Amino acid sequence: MKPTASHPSRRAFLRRFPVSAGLALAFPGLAGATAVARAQGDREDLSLWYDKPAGAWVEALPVGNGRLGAMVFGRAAQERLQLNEDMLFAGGPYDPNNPAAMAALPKVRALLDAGNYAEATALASSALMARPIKQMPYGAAGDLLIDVDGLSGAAGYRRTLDLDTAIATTRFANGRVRHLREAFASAPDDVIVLRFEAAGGTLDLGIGYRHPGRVKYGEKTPNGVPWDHREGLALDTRPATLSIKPDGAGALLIEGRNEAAEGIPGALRYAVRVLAVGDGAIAVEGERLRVRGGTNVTLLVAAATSYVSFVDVDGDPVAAVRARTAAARGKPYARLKADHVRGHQALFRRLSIRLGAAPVARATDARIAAVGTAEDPGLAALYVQYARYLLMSSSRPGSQPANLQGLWNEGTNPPWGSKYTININTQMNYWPAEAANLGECTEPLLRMVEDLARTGAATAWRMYRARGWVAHHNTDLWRAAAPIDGPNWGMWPCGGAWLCKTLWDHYEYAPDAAFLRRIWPLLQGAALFFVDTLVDDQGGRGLVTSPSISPENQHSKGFALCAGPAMDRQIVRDLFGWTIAAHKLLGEPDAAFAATLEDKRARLAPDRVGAQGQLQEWLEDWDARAPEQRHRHVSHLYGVYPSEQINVRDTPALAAAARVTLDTRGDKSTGWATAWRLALWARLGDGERAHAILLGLLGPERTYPNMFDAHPPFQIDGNFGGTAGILEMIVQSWGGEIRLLPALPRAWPEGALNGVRARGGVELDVTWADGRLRAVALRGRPGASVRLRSGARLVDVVLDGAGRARLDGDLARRA
Ligand code: FUC
Repeated sequence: MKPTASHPSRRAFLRRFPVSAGLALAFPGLAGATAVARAQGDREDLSLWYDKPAGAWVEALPVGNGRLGAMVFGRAAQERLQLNEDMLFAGGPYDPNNPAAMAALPKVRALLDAGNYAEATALASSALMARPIKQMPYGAAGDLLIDVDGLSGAAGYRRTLDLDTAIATTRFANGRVRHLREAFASAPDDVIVLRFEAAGGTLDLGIGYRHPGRVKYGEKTPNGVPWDHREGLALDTRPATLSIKPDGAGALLIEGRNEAAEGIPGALRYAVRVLAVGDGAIAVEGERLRVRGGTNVTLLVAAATSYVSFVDVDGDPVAAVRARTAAARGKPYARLKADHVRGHQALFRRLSIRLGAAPVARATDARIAAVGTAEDPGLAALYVQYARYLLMSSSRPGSQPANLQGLWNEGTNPPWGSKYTININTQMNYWPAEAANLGECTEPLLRMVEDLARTGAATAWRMYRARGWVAHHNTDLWRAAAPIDGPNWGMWPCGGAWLCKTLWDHYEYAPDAAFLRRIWPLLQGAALFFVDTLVDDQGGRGLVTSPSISPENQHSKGFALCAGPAMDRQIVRDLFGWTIAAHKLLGEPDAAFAATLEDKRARLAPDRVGAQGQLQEWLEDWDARAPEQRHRHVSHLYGVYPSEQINVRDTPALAAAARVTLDTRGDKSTGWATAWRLALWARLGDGERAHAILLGLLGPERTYPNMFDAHPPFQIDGNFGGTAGILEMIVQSWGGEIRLLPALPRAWPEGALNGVRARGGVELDVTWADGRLRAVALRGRPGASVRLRSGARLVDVVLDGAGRARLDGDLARRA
């Protein structure tokens, strides 16, 4: 028979409906097709896959286009698509600055100088903290629940997230009807697309919307275990502000308002539009869409809020969702899908990584469960590609930056508000961006820093009477910059300065004069704040910040508040250094300012080694008597990683002291803190230690079945920090050199990393076997000189006229 649309060829059929072992048993005529399907469809090494639907939220699979996201559950009889829109935070524009702060600040400083930590903390608590004391939490955009009528079974069930196409697929058979679903979040069309297909029968669907409920974080579940995403969600009653209405043929329009929080009223409107397109009878019945007798149905889902900026909430979300769904309707499904895949692959395919030979043919959750008992180096490679996928999906030019959960959040009241914790977590989200060849994904962070330079200027002036701008340890959609939560967490003035590192890194990895001009005022303002607020240490050890904390650790006096924690001195040293470098590159626009920075930078209190041989976390040698010896934060190791101030080449004594500190802190911690330890040991050149820590991160205690990082609960920074650490084991870029295989563990004797980036705008392909470098290929600016290090050997390479160079063999062994 000649193939037609309704009777596709066997090959085309298999491409659309690849057959897993279970289905082959149910359909003996198709046995033997599995290998074909594998070769054509499921790229095991770039897929997460499962043989059962998602139960808990951390089993569902994320899709996202930077701004708009969904968790796909792959449930046969009732599909659940849980929606997120990255501007749907609680509250509205607000001013958190505390008018009492300015008068109290010098008193807090004096109390610290007098060693009166208790009174300093009490005064900071009553007079310095933001009003309200907490910031606005991120929310969720509700669920689409799609009932599939008449299902009696789901044989040969398989669901997959293909990282190469960014499509979540669900396949199963019910009797003779073979079901296929595909879900993706299209960046070019700005809609989520959920496609249902049935072969050998038809589909009857009922589609409804469920408003988001409160996440029960922090409460005990009925079995007494703290809630950690495994227990599902309690539903609140439907808010009176929510409306669900027909909106033209085949469409539902949902309109709602964001929540109030901490006394700040909800100022945002949001809208979700669901448009069904297909070959069956499509109708709106009350608050639901009905599809009868279709063989294919495509749901086009758009969501938007009225957020325009942190001071403007007058956008029109209804117009936006109508326009996007209408435009997407104008494209056939195949076009929508092809445009999505092309857009995704343009970024995703820039880097490939192979660790070990054969991929492990086991479901992803089983691979995670087997970490530590079965060799599976490919899982670390998958972790890297998954993090790249997650970064592309949660942070794209024009979107909000990736928050504590990236983009994905089940309901209101998420852990830590799922906002931006900028004393490590938001920065860690961007650690892999440059090396992983996704530099443009940092653009949302640049815009956030531009906002913070405005709100943070008010905080700097009203709280400190300082010029420039400051942000403390958290921010939210409204760019609040004042200290929150309490002095032990919030009284830390370096959050904004640390964010500037992501911007400076972006410049160093992709040097560009226009970008440098854009970040110059941000660097200048961040530095100016410290010019105005650094004070002389009472003990004459140099310039310090005060009041501050070493995030979020208490020192031996039982308080966190102090003067001059090591991390602040390191961050300010970096910030002044970047600003001075930018100043030179821009033709020295302000010589007096640069001279001031040079002077103050030289006078910053230096890092110190304490009595235990450790790197001191504070100016005083308090470390050995701090109450939490294994505290998750290792703030004073900022200087080792992500910074390079302390390193094995130039400051070996301080690097040795950092090792002592890391030994005391221990290898196992929360997800992000485990990832940081991994990156630190990699930077210190210890591949075995880094690998042992990595196994802890990849195992089921720190990785959920969907490969989301477990703090616990879910926090996405561990995915990103862990990925930065893995890349750091293979290629490092600091101190004017590119280090090849600086921390390669015995467990990865062979592999390849292609498309990794280094400082100076260089891209590399690195191949190794038997634990030794085989070849390195370089791409960059024609004529550029690149210094490579392999083992003890240094090689200077000049890129040719096409900007290329290639070296074969193990540089370390060359005569
Ligand atoms: C900091 C960390 C916590 C958590 C929170 C979001 O406060 O100390 O572990 O990651 O941010």
